[in-house]
Amino acid sequence: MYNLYSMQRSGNSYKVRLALALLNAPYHAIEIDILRGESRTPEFLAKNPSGQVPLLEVAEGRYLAESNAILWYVARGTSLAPESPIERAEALQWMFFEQHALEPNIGAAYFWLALVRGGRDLQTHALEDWMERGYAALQVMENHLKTHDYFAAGQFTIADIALYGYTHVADQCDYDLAAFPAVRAWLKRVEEVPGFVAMDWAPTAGSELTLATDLAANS
Ligand SMILES: N[C@@H](CCC(=O)N[C@@H](CS)C(=O)NCC(=O)O)C(=O)O
Repeated sequence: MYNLYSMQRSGNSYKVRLALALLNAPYHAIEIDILRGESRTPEFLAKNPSGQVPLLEVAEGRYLAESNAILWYVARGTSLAPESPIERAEALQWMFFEQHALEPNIGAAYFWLALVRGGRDLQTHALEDWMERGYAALQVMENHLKTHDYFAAGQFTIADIALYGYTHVADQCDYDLAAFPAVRAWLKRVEEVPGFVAMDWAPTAGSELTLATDLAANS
């Protein structure tokens, strides 16, 4: 069973939780509160020098970081991870896009506007750029989704999971999706995939949830 270091309200962590839920894969979730610096402790940095979640312990003492790398790992051999070279490359294309065009803008806006108290005042200088670039990314997605149901391989894949992570919270951090009907229809399609779980869902049956503070208290 995997150990997943994750934060409930982290979109990057949610991508992995969503994939594991869709795959019906049991795992042990360890909640890391990045707002309290729990990803920057010496213990955590020894596991992931980037000091970030999600982080998957794939075997004892062997850790995998980066949400999209984790998605490929957990979904290998399933229909969520396309196998033909071109379809795999298409999925990668959109997952790189997610990391350079979407997550740094909508992800940053979500973190500072929705998660950090007073974050809007701290980031007034950056907000305009996040908005402009986030909308540009949404427009690219809209253009693709006007003629495709999903991002790669003509079916629901980990590329959709990766892009869903932050697109679905865009409306919680000032983005208005009214001008993106194809994106809104795709969000709904993803939510209708059998086994879909929302961001606030936490594993229970067959899986466990541990708080990093409990681990520290018991060690
Ligand atoms: N590119 C990474 C980004 C991970 C990331 O930014 N994680 C955030 C939470 S969403 C984090 O752990 N931040 C804490 C920190 O940087 O101290 C991924 O896709 O996994």
